[in-house]
Amino acid sequence: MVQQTYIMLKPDALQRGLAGEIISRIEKKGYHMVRCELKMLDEAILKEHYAHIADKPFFPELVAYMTSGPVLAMIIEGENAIVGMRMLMGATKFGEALPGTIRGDFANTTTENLIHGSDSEETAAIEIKRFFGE
Ligand code: YYY
Ligand code: MG
Repeated sequence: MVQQTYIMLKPDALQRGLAGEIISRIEKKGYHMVRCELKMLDEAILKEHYAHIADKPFFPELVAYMTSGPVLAMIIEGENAIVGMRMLMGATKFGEALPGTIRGDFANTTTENLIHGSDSEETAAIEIKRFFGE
């Protein structure tokens, strides 16, 4: 099934000059970009986007990181793109993201993990609306 998912290159991906490498991996998987916008995020949108973890002790550190520079917000489309992108990204926790994945190859902590991807059809629809509107 062709799906759209919300992908976001986080500030460290842009600061480290890894955007091209990451987008290249997405393209090689057979997916393509439908929308793309460089944005600065604020605490309000992060409290919505990360509502499921907003009460965790690491949340202030996450907000500081996510507002440290622009993010590249994208809608990525392709066959089974929601799960497919989660596979390309690798696991959330540092130490569980395997080599060969974006996080496994390039991230050195759990927080500064380069990329966001929607985790279900439901959240993909909500996140696309949140960052790109109707
Ligand atoms: O969807 P995904 O990004 O893989 O993980 P989430 O559980 O939704 O957490 C969002 C975000 O929070 C994660 O990408 C890094 C950060 N985080 C953290 O800094 N420390 C944790 N113990 C868990 C998550
Ligand atoms: Mg998540």
